[in-house]
Amino acid sequence: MQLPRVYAITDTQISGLSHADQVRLLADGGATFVQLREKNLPALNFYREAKAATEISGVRIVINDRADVALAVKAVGVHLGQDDLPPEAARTLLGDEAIIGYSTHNIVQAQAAASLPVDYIAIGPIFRTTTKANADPEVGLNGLRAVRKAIGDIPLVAIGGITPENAPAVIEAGADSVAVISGLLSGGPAAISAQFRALTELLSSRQT
Ligand code: 3NM
Repeated sequence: MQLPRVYAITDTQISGLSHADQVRLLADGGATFVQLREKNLPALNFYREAKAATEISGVRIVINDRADVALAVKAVGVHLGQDDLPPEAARTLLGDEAIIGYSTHNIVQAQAAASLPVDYIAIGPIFRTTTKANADPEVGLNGLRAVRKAIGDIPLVAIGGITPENAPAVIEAGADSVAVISGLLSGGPAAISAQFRALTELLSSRQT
């Protein structure tokens, strides 16, 4: 699959906005692929928000953690963590066409992920982040290079502490895509579209 250079992820706490409102603003900035990440809402509320987000035209939605919600709202896929349903089980639920992403936090996990039925592998945190509770130790750019080498051509998403300042180096170290939360959302609603557009433009000429 072809990942966007900038992989936007929603966060209602950082943005102060509903998932659908974040998706609308990201789409205004050119996003066509967004992950909804929700760690607090009950399933009913998240289902409703996710449904509203998937109805926004021109944006493919991936749901973090919850294959059931992804299936129920007809999202294009699910992004799984190490403690979620195993990718094989999510594949059985969602089918061959679904996009399944999988979070890894070190080279051992990334190597193991390479033989699972996933469409892309995420590795992080690359840099220090306060967005994720109990984040793993930083992988750094050298760790990212090693993961790229270890997994071959599988699409690779780098996450954790990525900003316009360090994103070019992350792409140069072998990531196909940078996943960003606070770097896109923490400037307030008025800045979201422009920040997505600016980061995409900054990275558009970079080759991995
Ligand atoms: N996952 P920010 S780090 C959601 O290491 C998430 O897998 C991570 O947010 C991982 O762009 C992270 O604000 C937080 O640093 C990313």
